[in-house]
Amino acid sequence: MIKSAVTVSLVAEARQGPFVFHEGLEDAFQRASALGFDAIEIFPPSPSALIVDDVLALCDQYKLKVAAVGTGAGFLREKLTLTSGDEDVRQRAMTFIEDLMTFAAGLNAPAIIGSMQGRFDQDVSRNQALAYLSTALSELGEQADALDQMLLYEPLNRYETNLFNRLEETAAYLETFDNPRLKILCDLFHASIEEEDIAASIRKAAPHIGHIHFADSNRRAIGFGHTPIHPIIDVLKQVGYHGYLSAEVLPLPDTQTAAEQTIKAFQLAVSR
Ligand code: LER
Ligand code: MN
Repeated sequence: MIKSAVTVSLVAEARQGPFVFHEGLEDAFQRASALGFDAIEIFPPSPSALIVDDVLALCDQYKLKVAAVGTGAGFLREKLTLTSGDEDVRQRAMTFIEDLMTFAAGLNAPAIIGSMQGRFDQDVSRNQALAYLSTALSELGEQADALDQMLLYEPLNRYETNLFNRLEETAAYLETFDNPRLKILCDLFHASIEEEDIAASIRKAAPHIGHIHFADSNRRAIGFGHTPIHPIIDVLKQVGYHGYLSAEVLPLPDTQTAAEQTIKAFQLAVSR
């Protein structure tokens, strides 16, 4: 069963970011529940910003699950990355992610590493950045195993990272860890920039894909851009994907319309 999810950002600095809800957790739970979503994906400002029991109470009240928890605020607010040339920054990035993984596990959800992967540059060579990243993902992957959760690694488009942009190279990289907890988050917006044929790339990387950001070519709700979604859903059904399609999209033309369009597109595509 493919499941639906929708994002809420609780980060002031991400006001312009690709998240559907921006008006607090309760507002997001209420609206997502009213529209019939299965789950919420949370983008919190820090690992200590929310109390697990409070979020579980909302899950119970609104009959929603937590699909995933993003770690990107560590980059957005504190410029933390796992591949920084500064050891102190790398260490703080690790602590930020470890603490968010623990928080997410309390909600029975995986954490996402997206922008926290960083990039290589004139100070840190590609090989050095990959060595830092590999050390980090080995350790974080062990923690994911101890927490009985996936850890989602997200290839990003070329304007956001120069480490991993495509599904195939990310799958090959994750295989080197020999840890089934490390999974790919396939964001269909990034894929629409980087892949030749999204459906074909998903088919090849399928055993590694643990989560999907359900976004159109222009980062709007599916159906508001030009990504052909039906071939993608057909492949997901054929390979037996049973994770989330989580709307990490811009709240355009407004939050409610983006949320309504998402659930409509989800239901249409998945029930075909
Ligand atoms: C995070 O899920 C993402 O897709 C990135 O583009 C955020 O910078
Ligand atoms: Mn994403």
